[in-house]
Amino acid sequence: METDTICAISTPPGVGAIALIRLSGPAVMNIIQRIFQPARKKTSRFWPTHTVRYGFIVEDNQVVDEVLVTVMRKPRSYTREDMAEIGCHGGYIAARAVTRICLKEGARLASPGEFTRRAFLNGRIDLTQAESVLQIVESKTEQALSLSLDRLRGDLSKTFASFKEETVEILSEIEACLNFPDDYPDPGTERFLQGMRSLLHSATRLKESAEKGRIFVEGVKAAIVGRTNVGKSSLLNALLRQERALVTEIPGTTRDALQETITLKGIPVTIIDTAGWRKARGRIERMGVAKAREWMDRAEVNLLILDASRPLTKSDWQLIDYIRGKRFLLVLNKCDLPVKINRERLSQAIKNELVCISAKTGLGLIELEERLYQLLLGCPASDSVYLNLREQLLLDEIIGETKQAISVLEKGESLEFVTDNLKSVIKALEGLSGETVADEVLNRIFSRFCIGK
Ligand SMILES: Nc1nc2c(ncn2[C@@H]2O[C@H](COP(=O)(O)OP(=O)(O)OP(=O)(O)O)[C@@H](O)[C@H]2O)c(=O)[nH]1
Ligand SMILES: [Mg+2]
Repeated sequence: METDTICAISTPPGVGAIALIRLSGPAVMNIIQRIFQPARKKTSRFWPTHTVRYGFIVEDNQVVDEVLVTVMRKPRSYTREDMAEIGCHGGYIAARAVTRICLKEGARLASPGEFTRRAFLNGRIDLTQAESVLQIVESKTEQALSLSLDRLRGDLSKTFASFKEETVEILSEIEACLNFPDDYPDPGTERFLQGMRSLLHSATRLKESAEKGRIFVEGVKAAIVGRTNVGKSSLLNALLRQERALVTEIPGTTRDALQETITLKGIPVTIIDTAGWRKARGRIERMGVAKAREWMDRAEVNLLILDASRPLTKSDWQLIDYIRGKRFLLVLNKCDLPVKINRERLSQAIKNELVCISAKTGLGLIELEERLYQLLLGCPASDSVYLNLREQLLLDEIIGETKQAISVLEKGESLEFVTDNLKSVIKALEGLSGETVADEVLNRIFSRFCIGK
């Protein structure tokens, strides 16, 4: 157990109204008593937990800064240790001076994520919750924040805990049957199979929800592709509601790929405008077209733009063929002009619906956004969770091992052949909650935090 006292500036560097210095550990109250002078002379020496005092940080009888200090005594604090937060004037100088004094009085500078690590080591939160703290800080949209808050509250921890309970129950019954066959006459495999199938079902559902959650937190990339001059850059500008990309009537205006991010009902969507598809003229355009193709392969979804005011060309059909196997929306642009494309025939040919818009007048834009959202997700955020990569891998392991155990029993093999699978499931679940997790893993997780968190 760590016993020293740590200290860090918890607010970001730079100029701001206030800066917050955080302390945690056994020496906190001593340090505060030595460096803090209350503004009111008659303040009692006993400082009740969760109260704020106004006064000064003093060094060699000199006032260093005017501050508000909050004290939170163990175990009712973030780390479950004694804690103090000193709110001093913003900017670099005051906060650094106060920190220097805390260090001089015996505190040590905290490493990244060390406060949260102590909260984890002292059992206040499990690893799933500790990692949600990082996600909260990194959230880019309100939905991402709300998913991370669900995790911090312990929703995901409870799910994993119930998985573990189920698995431990199955395993212990199986082991009892194997070790004491006299007391447990052959129970058959059916009830164990039922238990494992139910576990597999829940774990698979969690994986599906996590796929949705990932989109809300990490966002998706949508590439705008199409022949030259169909209005790709105009669409980027229309979606951004800002003149971001150059638009001209000259085919081949866009050469490099441009990206900007919008928020679509809580999903961060990075839109990539690409060079128009045609037999490229010159080296630079050729590079642009190659890049466009790369984006078409890399993006989670493609918006294929066609010019509705002209008959389809060979390039259009090439693109349609290229994109068939991917997730895409077919967008007919320039629908403010007389339409020269047979929509029914096209829609039958691609077996996909069309959206008609005008990037110029804004016609159909709302529908396009709605359809894009449906394509990306189709479900509200409430039934999604967020799992980071480490957790996704452990969940995959749980699903894989459970599937294997089920197939062993379905083949009519003996119970002893599934105990290893079940043990691996339990180990993965313990890795998720952090009950058994190697120090290197913890170091890696907490090193991604900022100092002071
Ligand atoms: N009438 C009409 N004109 C449009 C519409 N969208 C774009 N245009 C015009 O079509 C021309 C080409 O638009 P861009 O947005 O530059 O087309 P692009 O697909 O980015 O072209 P490249 O970058 O050359 O591949 C411009 O003159 C636009 O004003 C539309 O919805 N209706
Ligand atoms: Mg363009």
